[in-house]
Amino acid sequence: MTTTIHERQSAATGHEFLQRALDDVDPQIAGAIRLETDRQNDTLELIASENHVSRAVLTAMGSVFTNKYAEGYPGKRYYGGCGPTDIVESIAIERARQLFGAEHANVQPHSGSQANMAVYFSVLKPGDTIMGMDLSHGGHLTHGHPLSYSGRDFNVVAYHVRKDDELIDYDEMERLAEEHKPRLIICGASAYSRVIDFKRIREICDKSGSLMMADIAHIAGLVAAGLHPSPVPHADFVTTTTHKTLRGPRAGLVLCKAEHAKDLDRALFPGIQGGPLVHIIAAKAVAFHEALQPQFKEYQAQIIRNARAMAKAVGDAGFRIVSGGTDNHLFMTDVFSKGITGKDGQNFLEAANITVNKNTIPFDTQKPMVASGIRIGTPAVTTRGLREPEMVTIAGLIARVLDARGDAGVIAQVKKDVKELCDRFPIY
Ligand code: DSN
Repeated sequence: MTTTIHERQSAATGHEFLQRALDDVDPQIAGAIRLETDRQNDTLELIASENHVSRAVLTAMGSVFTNKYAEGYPGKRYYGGCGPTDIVESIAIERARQLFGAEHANVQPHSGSQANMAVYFSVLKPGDTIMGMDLSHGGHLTHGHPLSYSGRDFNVVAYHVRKDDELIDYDEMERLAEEHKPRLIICGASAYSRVIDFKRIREICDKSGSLMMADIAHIAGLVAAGLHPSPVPHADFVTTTTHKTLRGPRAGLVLCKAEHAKDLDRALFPGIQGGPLVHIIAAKAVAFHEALQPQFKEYQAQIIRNARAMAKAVGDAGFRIVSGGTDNHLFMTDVFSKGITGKDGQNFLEAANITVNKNTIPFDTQKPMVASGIRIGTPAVTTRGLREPEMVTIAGLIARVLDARGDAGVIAQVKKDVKELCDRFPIY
């Protein structure tokens, strides 16, 4: 079929053209994409690990690079025809290094989990001891949880937050490190709202002779913008996803010191991955470019201001905020402080088109699938342009829904208010 000029112009602006092509071929999937588009438009997205990417990132993800095999690295491929791919990957590497001030970057990990796995495979042997933050205290599955590869192949020692102030217990970390001499200490979290002291962790690693890995998946955007101390000068390895505060495509990234570069690259490919997703690497490059612009810093600063404003307003509505507040893009709300489980809280809010996730809080008395907390994050609503006054409004909506324990009338009213707010701040 010949492409009309109109279609070529649409293709240049991205997604409408692609959606029309999909409508023709597969109305079922096209319909589901429309449903998801509508859901995102009409929802206040407060899942701390989600965001809305730019049209430019979406366009790169939907590009013809998905057709290309390119095992290897720029200039050293196992396939022909990799000229344009080499341009894309080299630019992505250079931008990642520049953005974070890193000696080496590998932009091929398909996900954060694979980024972490690549680090483990490059410096650990099965049975080695690793140390990570307990998942129920805010860590991550891939930091040594028994149900993840990271907890199966390695001997895991977990550190925690303190009971009194719910901050990372660096003294416990130091004591455990001295005692167990882990080969690798992992820091970084998925449900922790306070600044992480990477310098102190480096000192602990130096005392125990451990390597240091910082997983900054959640705070990567804040780190890139200089609004959270960077682990890059301190850590042997820094891993991240690219789709949270960084606002890129769903994927991973590893940064490391030059001395680890060769082992890391080999561990990632051919160690655990085959062909890279070149279309996703192209989208990562676009996201890094966006993150290098001055307005990205202002975006990240607004994320933090929004999180603080909403945490305060939710606290003022009578809910206990874990650690009493936030320094970053998220805060943990102890909804069980008002007798509501995290599971019920998530479900009640979802019915009103406010999306959050239930989450265990430190020293939780509930099972993970029930949980006492909900995790609330502001990266996505900040992308839509919402600011502090709207955060206070949203906190009020959250409190109304939770205090009404899922009352259908209240949910219907709040859903209307959510729709009005969303309509004022369109995503695309
Ligand atoms: N699932 C991610 C999160 O929501 O934090 C972590 O991988």
